[in-house]
Amino acid sequence: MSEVVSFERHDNIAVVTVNSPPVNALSAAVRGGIFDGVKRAIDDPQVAGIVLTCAGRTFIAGADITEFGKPPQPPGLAEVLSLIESSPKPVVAAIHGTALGGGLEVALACHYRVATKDAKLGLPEVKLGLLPGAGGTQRLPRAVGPELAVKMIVGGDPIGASEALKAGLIEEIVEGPASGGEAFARKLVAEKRPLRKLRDDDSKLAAARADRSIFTNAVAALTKKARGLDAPFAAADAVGAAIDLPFEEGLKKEREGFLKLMNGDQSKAQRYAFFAEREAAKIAGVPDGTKPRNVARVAILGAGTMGGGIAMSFANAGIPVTLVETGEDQLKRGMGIMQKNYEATAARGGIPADAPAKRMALINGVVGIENVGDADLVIEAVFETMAVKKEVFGKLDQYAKPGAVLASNTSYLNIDEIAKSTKRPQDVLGMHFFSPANVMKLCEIVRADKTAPDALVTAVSIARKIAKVPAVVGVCDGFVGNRMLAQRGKQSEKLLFEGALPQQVDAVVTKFGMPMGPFAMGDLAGLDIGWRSRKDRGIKSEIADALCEAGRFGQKTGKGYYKYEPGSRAALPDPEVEKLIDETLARLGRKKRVVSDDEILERMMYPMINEGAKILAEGIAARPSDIDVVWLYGYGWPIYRGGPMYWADTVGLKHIADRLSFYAKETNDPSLEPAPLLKKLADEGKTFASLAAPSKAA
Ligand code: 3H9
Repeated sequence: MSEVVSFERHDNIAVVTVNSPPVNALSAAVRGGIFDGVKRAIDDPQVAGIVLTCAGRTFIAGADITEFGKPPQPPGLAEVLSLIESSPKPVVAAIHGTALGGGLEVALACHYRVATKDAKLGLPEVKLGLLPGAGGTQRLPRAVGPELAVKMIVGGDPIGASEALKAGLIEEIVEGPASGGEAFARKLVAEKRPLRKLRDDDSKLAAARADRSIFTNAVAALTKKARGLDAPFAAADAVGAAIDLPFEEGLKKEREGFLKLMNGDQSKAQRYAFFAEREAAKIAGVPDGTKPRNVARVAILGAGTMGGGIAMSFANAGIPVTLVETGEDQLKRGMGIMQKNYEATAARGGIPADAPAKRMALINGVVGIENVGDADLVIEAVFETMAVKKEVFGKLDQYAKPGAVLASNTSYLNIDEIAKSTKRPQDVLGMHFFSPANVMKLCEIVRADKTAPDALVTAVSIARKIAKVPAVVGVCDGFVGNRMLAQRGKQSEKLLFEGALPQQVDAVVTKFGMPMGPFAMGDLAGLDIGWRSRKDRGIKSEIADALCEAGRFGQKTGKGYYKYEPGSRAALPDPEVEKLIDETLARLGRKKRVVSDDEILERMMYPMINEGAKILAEGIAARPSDIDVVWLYGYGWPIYRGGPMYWADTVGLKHIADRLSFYAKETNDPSLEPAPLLKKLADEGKTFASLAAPSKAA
């Protein structure tokens, strides 16, 4: 019937099947195919009931995001849904995999829904900076009530089939989608069940209409963390319209909200980020068809903060771990911390009550590196010095099984150098996790000179399996993220010497949307670490050193660039710090000046972008979007600004290059001169995006 939608009639049941890999997204062809299929079923006098289902790995995963921002192609989704809903014959959506966004909206326009037991149903549009634009905000509250609808629409997380059944979103859990859907449709027809149109059923809205706080409390709980984002608030408004307005008027409100978001800068950036994340998993320069090695068990060396967090990430994904320590005491401490972490998450309702025991059972704590023999991947998370790492990798050569991938979790050391301490450098690479490793999504996969393509593919694929976002980077000091961050750190310190205060700098950075400014971050990490390393290297940093000499090591001592009340992590500006800065400047004969917020922002961000340009020119990152992925998932870069390189393109590279030249002169800092690549792009009026294959996002 159509290339992507087929029609079959089994006795009096029509089965319309979407088959548009990879995820059956609602492209114009799919919309047209569904329209034609349903229309044919309605027109066929032999047909009494209709099943809408999908082939492949999933039910419809949403609108086709690549079509957004392009001229709309008929038929519109609203037209398709209206045909389905107004069908005089019952239409059953038979769901497997993920029914997301427009996909769930199609299902909501059907009269009934059934799903397989592992199916997931959700409206994740907010994560793309959007709100559901095809009736989801009006029909879902009518299906499950406004409280759960707010959770799913404003929060964007899907629910499983059993919760969907309990909430009334589906009628039955079935074995196979097509066969189950068909059997259900036969039952409907035999029992002459009435058509159930959600648009006409306001029963689940009554409670919130009588007491609106049911809705407002649910919204407040979910928008608490939505700082800077437009979509969650607009999505909440649209659900509010379902409570306050008749269906058709609610739909109109929803449509207005959807179009405004779709045409706005935030959603554009978020859609870019969606594709950037997927692009990052495609490794440049690896032969096509390179298969990952099988990873059935992982060994992690070191049960400290990083090792423990990494072990938890694998256990969370059901992958067994051998966690290796050098002594019983360290091991016991590490295992205890993981156990506590899991229990705290379970107590908050983040994981099921039986999950801590199940996950801990996957982590086998042992003493002695000789126990790594059955692991297919070994990740070392030991002390961060080259000598220790080399010793460990030398031993791995002896104990790891042939073909095991050997990864270092170093955050800046040279992997080529580490690889030299083994006879199998082809198996060695970096897997740089970010702290806390069980929470942060980024994993920089460091490709060394001799890393074999299949070892690299193994690291990328296992990182995805444990729900991390991998980005492949090359060997250099600090890799992509920390190398760029160092530029920001340098400028933030210099700003204090010119008259800015830590709280002023941090406020500019958090207002931009980063979760924390450089000084609050320093306090969190501990200022003594940098102090010790500076002393080792004979380097001075007058203000930071003076703070440490005064015993101000950051949060752990209750004082750093800020002061902290006992038991609190809230950074409070401290007049003593201002005094200490003033005294240091006076001692050095430096004059203070008023530093504007605009200057702070430029000096925080532009040097990082400059470093990003160098990273690209050196091939340390293959694509600008890989750098963006690093910042989005490792450092909390605000997703609605797409990432530093994407953001730089929106600011304009000419402007950035000009400002860097200006600051290079003004602050007598030649390192701020625009990098050759930045300068070239700026001179040619080009963007970083022009360096990559055109992104799928419009
Ligand atoms: C929406 O529906 C708006 C409506 O309310 C209103 C309309 C009027 N479009 O993630 P994967 C591609 S907004 C186009 O690696 P997984 C993806 O780029 C949408 N392409 O697989 C990748 O391509 P490639 C609401 C899409 O198994 C390939 O499919 N829906 C789309 O790890 C495989 O993807 C969403 O937000 C799409 N919608 O995860 C759901 N989705 O191979 C977005 C995927 O060339 N999608 N692709 O790199 C997802 O969350 C995940 O893809 C999914 C599968 C969970 C489905």
